Amino acid sequence: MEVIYAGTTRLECRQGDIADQPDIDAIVNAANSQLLSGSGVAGAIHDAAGTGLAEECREFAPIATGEAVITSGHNLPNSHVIHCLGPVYGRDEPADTLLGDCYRHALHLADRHRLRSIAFPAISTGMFSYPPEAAARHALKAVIAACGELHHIELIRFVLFSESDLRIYEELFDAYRGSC
Ligand code: AR6
Repeated sequence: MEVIYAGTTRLECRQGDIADQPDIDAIVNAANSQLLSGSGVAGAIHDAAGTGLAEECREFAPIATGEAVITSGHNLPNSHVIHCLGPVYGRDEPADTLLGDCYRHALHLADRHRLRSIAFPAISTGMFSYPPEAAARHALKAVIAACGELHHIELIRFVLFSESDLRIYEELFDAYRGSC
């Protein structure tokens, strides 16, 4: 795990399962537009949350690319889930802006709900085929830019499924630390 600070906000990257972050208020779902269960992150979150999550999601669907909506966490250890629809790489343009929108909107939504901590998966880098290095760069840029606008969020965690994805974040964290 590595840590950097953007102002007073702590940013962490670690390897793990987004559905197993019990110390975090809101976990972020890499959702589909219909907010249904699926493979990857969406499957893990819906499996752990139980059917109540899918029921609550029904009233918010469909969502647009770059949008974020918030539900409760149901059987998850987290009070809330924030569902973001990332861009499909090569189809939804401009991909970098739309990906950044997901992170920015999720952070502002969590902050408006007075939540203190949030965990993100690497949105769009699985089924949606966004190259992981570019996705990580845009994600971190959007998050660091948003930190100055947040009032309640103290901890932002990036949860990476694979060791190679963790390495990408570790290198970006090192570069950011070196630039401060
Ligand atoms: N915890 C953390 N990261 C994970 C987990 C997990 N449990 N499982 C996979 N990843 P994806 P997308 C990583 O496909 O690209 C779904 O079917 C994975 O290795 O979940 O935004 C939805 O229903 C990858 O790096 O999300 C949508 O249709 C990253 O999380 C579509 O896929 C994102 O992979 C969304 O595609």
